[in-house]
Amino acid sequence: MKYLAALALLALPTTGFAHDLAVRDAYVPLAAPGATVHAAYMMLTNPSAEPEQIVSVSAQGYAMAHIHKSEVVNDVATMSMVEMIEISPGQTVMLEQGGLHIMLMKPEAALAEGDTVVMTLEFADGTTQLVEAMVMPLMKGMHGDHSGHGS
Ligand SMILES: [Cu+2]
Repeated sequence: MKYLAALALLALPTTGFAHDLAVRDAYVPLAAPGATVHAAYMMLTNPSAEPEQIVSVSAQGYAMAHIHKSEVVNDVATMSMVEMIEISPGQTVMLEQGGLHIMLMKPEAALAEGDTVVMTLEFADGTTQLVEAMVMPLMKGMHGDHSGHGS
């Protein structure tokens, strides 16, 4: 019976154990003050032995957040909702301009460089992970025109 009880415990959802994605370079590009949507980009790596499934995202200071994917289909740039980001064990997924990204809708305030945007990733089993993204000008090499913001 002891053995069975231990198995039952293992099956319980645990917080802060199951999901610990490595997050790198999380940032929100500086947007014009009137922008009604912002984007968040980052690099997510799954160091665990189990696949991770991100099913929703929310962000402090925004009415809502969606997972989006930009792609060019027949020479037309499109953006669509993504139900889930699945990351295999050991895999790294890039959220980047022109690809997967988190769309932050209806900001309560304009962005300022150096601000932090706090997002909550929710996984398929209901557990969550906080991610902090820095607000900064669009990264070098990701966009043709970043030269006008020297000061
Ligand atoms: Cu989008």
